[in-house]
Formats: sequence, C-alpha cells, structure tokens
Amino acid sequence: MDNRAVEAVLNEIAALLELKGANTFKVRAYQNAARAVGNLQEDVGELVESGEIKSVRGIGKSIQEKLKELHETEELVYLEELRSGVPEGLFEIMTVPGMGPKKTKVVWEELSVTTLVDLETACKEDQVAGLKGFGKKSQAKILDGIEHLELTRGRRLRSQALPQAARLKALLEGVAGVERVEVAGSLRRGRETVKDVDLLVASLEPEAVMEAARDDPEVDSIIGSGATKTSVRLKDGLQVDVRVVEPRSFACALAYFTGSKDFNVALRGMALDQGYSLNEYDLRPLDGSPPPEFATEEELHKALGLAQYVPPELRENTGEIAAAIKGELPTLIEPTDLQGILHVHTKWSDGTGTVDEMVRGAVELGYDYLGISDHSEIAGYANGLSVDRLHRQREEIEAAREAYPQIRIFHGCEVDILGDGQLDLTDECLEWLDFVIASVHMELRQERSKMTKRLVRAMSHPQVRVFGHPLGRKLLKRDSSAFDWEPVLDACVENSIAVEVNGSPHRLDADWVHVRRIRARGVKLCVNPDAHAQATLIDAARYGVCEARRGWASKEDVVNTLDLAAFEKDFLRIG
Ligand code: DGT
Ligand code: CA
Ligand code: ZN
Repeated sequence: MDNRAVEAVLNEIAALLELKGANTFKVRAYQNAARAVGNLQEDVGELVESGEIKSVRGIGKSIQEKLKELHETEELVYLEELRSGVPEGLFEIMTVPGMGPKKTKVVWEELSVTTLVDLETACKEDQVAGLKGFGKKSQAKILDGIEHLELTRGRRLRSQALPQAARLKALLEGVAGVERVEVAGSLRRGRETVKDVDLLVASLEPEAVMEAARDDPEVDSIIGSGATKTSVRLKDGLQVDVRVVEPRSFACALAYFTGSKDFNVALRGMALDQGYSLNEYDLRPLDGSPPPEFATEEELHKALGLAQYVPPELRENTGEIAAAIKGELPTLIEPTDLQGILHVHTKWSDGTGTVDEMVRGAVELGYDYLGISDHSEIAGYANGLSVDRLHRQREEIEAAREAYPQIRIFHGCEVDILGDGQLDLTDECLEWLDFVIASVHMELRQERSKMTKRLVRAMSHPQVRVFGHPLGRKLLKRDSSAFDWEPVLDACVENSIAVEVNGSPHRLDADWVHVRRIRARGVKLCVNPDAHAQATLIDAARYGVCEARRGWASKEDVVNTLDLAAFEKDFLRIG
C-alpha cells in the first residue's frame, strides 16, 4: 500500500472512532498518525519493514502495530470491526461541509439518517435545526453543502488528472502503429476540474491501442472496451476514455472530442448553414461530394469561415465564435510571458521552503523578479508575521539579495483584510514593505453588502498592490464569497490595484468568468503561484496562465509580464 492509501485508512479509522463516540485523545492519535504518514518522504511500507517507523514522530506504538498488519496482510481487522454496523451512506454524510463525524453521529442516532437523501429531507422538514449542536444556520449550511456535493461529485482537480493524462499519452505513443495521441475534453480546454480524461489516438491498428489501454498497470477496472473505444477506471479512481480514429479523421475528431458540447453545437450550426454536416469524422458536403481532408484544427476552423483559430481554452460558446469570425480574438498570454511572480510563502509563515530555497526555485524557473509575501499576524493558524518578525525576515531577504544578484527580490506581505475592511498591519509597516497583497481568509461568508463595503475599503488603501484570491473559493470544497464586483473594481481602478489570478490548482481565483469582467473594466491582473513549497512556484505558469487564457487575457492584461524596470517603477511604484 502506498502512503496515500495508508493515510486514508488512518483517517477513516479516526472518523469511525469519532462517529462511535470514542475519546478525542484516541481520535487525535489517528489523525496525527495520518498526517505523519502523509508527510513522509519515504515509503511507509519500507519503514515498517526496517523498523524505522518507530522513530517517526506522531505514530504511537499501537498504531505502528496496525501499520505492520496492514503492510503484511493488506488488511486491518480493527478497521473491519469499526466499519461493521456503520451504514455506508454515513461516510458520504461525513463529507458534507458542516457535518463531520460528530454531527453525523447525532443525526444518525436522533433521526435515523443514514443517507444523503435522508439528510436532505430532514433539513427541508426542519428537523435538523432543533438538534443539539445544530441550529437554523447550520441546517441551511448543510443544505448548501449537499447541493454542492451533488454538483461536484465525481469531479477532480485538473492537477490530479494532468499527470495521469501525460503518463497515458506517453504510454500510448509507444504502441505500434500509433501516429499521434492528444488529450481532448475538458482537460484540453483547461477546465479547473474534470470528470474524466479523454485521450484521442490516431492509428490504423485500433486493437493494439485498446489492448494497451486495458493492460495499463494503473488500471483498476475496465468499464467497457470495444473496437475503437475503451473506458477504464484507474486505481486512483480517475476514469479514462481512450478513442482511436483513422489518421485522416484526427483533426475533426480532436475538434469534436475537445468540445465543449455547446461550442460543437454552434460550429455544427455554422457548417449546416454552409451546406456541410460536421461530426467526429469529417466535414461532409450535403450534396454528396467527397469531404475535404484536414491535417489540423486550424484548417478546419478556416474552412468553416473563422478568420482566426479558436484556442481550446476559449471553446465554451461564450462569444468566441463571433469574435473569431471578425478576427477580434486577443492574442492569449503564454506561460513564458511571465517575467516574475509575487505571492510566495516561506517557512516564516505556513510555507515549507526557506527564503533561500524559494529564491533558488524562482531563479531556476528563469524569473527576473520574485515577491516574498508571508501571512500577516492575525493569521495565527498560518503562523502569520508580526511587524517585528517582518523586520527580522527582511534581514534574511537582504542576505538572499546578496547571494542571488541575478533576480530582484521584493519583500511584501499577504495582509489579511479584517472583517471591517481594515488591513492587519500598521500604515507605517505597509509603507515600509515593497508590496502588499490584500486577501480575505476569515469571515468569508459575510453578508453581501457588508463584504462589498469591506473589500471597497481594503482596495481604497493606497499601499495595496494586489487583491489576492478575490473569490476565496477552494475548488470542490468551498464556494466563493458573495460581493458586488463593480464597486470593488472601481476602487481597484482608482488605485491601480491588480486583481490576482491565483494559480494554486486548489484555488484558480479569480476564475476565468471573472477574469473577463475584470479585464472589461480595465483592471490589470497579476498571475501568481501562491506557492507554499519550492515545487509549486511553477503553478503560476502551469495553472494560473491557463485560467487567465480562459478569461481571454493577453500579455498586456497581466502586470507581471512587465520587465523588471517597468514592474518596479510603474506597478510597485518603487523609486
Ligand atoms: P467533463 O468530462 O465533464 O470534464 O467535460 P468534457 O467536455 O470533457 O465532456 P465529455 O468527457 O463528456 O465529452 C468530451 C467531449 O466530447 C465534449 O467536450 C464534447 C464531445 N461530446 C460529448 N458528447 C457530446 C454530444 O452529445 N454532442 C456533442 N456535440 N459533443 C459531445
Ligand atoms: Ca471529459
Ligand atoms: Zn491567501
């Protein structure tokens, strides 16, 4: 079993113990052990075998024995005992935001709720609000949570699907007779979450491709396998569809399976108007004459009368076709356009890299500038920095500036926007910093008008340069905050504040829909990684730029495509 599977087992035990009313000490022990396993660099099985597991902090003796049993037998009697008598549906209920094991225990015991539908009904019949530890507010929150769960069920983050897609692409490219493999579907369009991975293969020998797809060692089960299409579920739960077409159909097939469905429907309408039928194989003249062949999607788009090729990220049928006909699509920003990045955390707050490590990472990525911005003091959960600690951090930054003259290091802070819109640092300190990112981390569920006022006030502060992750969402976990964008963007215009496109694959915030609104308002964007480790510095280029592209952003819309001199002088207003 790999570390992630073991971590999941330990977390499940903790949840079951809590559900059964075990003492919190015991529950904590399993939660801590799960976290310890999750943080291990080494393989937990190897540590068990060598006995080194004893020296891992956070894993007590009795849990060590369970890990041994798990490693040797791939089973755990204790877990089976805990599971017995617990209805399956409770596991899902525990994942509803606002529920958790303790509350699940209450609705189970008091209302005999054992499924999501039971819970929804009980909430709607107002039975939950009166239970101990609940209330009208938490009942409403649970209903929201159920709705959210239904919307997101079965989807996963782009960042979880991309590595599997890349692995499978390489695997299939190695199959005899294969001419080309491309990732299609929502993954190609750059969506934040995906239902499955769609792979398209060009080959005249489909059976070999089908066999390779079925025989992939990562496959857990085969959902279906025919002559040209195989669907499998991987061990990590991800579904993958592999389709094979003849090489001459590849361009049309790629266009078709990239979608979106709405975009396809619109294109097909255009084709019909011009006397063609468009499907996954070709663009066929309705008069029966032979269909033209296309080597690329560019040629297909051109044949349909589009003056410009529509990049996959824009294919959502939200005006891109009309713009492409008129030749008015913008030239989209590329990952290589980023000259530097802001919003980087270090060990000083909740990051795992030192200042030196993060600077080195940015140098390796070829950036000309980097902004370090740890959390401000009120973010206690993230070990936020006091004014005093910020001053001490400056010393370390100065040392890095000397050690790495090839990159300009800006010293900033991700300052919390307090409940009333004030910033969590003195004006004096804000002025002393090279830049300020203002973000909301607390009281995310404020009433709309209050949140709007709060944000307008924060964006009226002259020292703020970037509005950090404006929506405050966590993908598949937490919805966006509610506020009126117009007055907030007005304040950003007034102060030349850029709105962040946070490139963390868990956030992607602002999202593409708002990126378009922000740009339309003449407000600039700042594409950042929100990195908490050296390895995630690349998230700005890898995920953030993709989200910005989906929002039709060009290089000119993004402040950190400016060269160092312009960025420093015109955007940060230093010197
Ligand atoms: P997902 O999987 O929910 O993240 O989103 P997609 O867009 O990848 O959707 P998926 O996997 O169901 O289908 C892949 C593409 O195939 C989709 O973007 C467009 C095309 N497609 C699928 N079904 C239809 C259909 O009924 N009509 C049309 N025109 N296109 C379809
Ligand atoms: Ca798909
Ligand atoms: Zn933040």
